[in-house]
Amino acid sequence: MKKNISLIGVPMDLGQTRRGVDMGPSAIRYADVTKELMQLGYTVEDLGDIEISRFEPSLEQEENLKNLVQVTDACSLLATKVDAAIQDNSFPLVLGGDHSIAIGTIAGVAKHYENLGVIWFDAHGDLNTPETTPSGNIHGMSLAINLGHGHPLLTKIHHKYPKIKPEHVVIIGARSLDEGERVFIKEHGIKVYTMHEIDRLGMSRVIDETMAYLKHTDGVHLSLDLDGLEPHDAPGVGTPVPGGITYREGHLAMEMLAASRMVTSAEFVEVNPILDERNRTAVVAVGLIASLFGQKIL
Ligand code: Z70
Ligand code: MN
Ligand code: MN
Ligand code: MN
Repeated sequence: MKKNISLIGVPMDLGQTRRGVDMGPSAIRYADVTKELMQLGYTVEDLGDIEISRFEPSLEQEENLKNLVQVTDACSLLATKVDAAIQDNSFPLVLGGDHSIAIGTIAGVAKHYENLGVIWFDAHGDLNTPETTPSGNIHGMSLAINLGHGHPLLTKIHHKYPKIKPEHVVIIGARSLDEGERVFIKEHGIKVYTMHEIDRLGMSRVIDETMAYLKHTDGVHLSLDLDGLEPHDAPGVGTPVPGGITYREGHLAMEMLAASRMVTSAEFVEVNPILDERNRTAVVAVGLIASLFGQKIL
């Protein structure tokens, strides 16, 4: 892995309707992410936070694309910062914020890779479109947008369309999919390890298979939604879904990805300190980040 890390905070909560996830970057910094990474031998440059516009749009809100303008603006700024970090030969580590920020992160990353692989660690598919969304929340659409499906303001951010190909995506941890998302997965042949496969195969084999599946990519982005974890282990998330990936399985996955050296950018999203218990979820996030960057028990 690259020795320089660029930390970018995205205090975004407009991709969904529960407030508080905008404080995620602060909570993760407070849990000492920079210190942990420096102890592992990295140089860390904290680039601060992306500015999120708080203006009330004068336009009528689109019910199936809530806060479209603000999410577009923030993701465009984020894409530019991520792009510049990679240009500087630095590893972009993005801290959310809700999962709509993956639109900006991946836009910035995808410019540098012809065949970017994406590991989408999540209880959800985030594969809704304005036609299928049950909520209008853009964080439930961000993976579909990266695949080129959704509002053109979002799919065309940072001038590449589409950003990624369906055969280069692996979803891990899914256990809450909407009907439209099931159809999307079948139509596009997306590789999904639901909790069923994780239970049957074990996380070790799931990650081995994921690495083999993404062998022909030229970079891999890890997009980790903390709600992919079991809510007992990571309670501070907006949409807890029971029956998730345990703390131990999560760490094993990160350790195996570290050993593979295939991850070239990452983001950790959906930490909501207001719903958390004494910053536990941010601490778990920092632990997973440390494992991803090579921390070992022995
Ligand atoms: C639902 C929707 C979602 C995250 C919830 C939920 C999506 N499928 N994503 N929490 N991170 O509203 O589209
Ligand atoms: Mn998500
Ligand atoms: Mn989720
Ligand atoms: Mn398609």
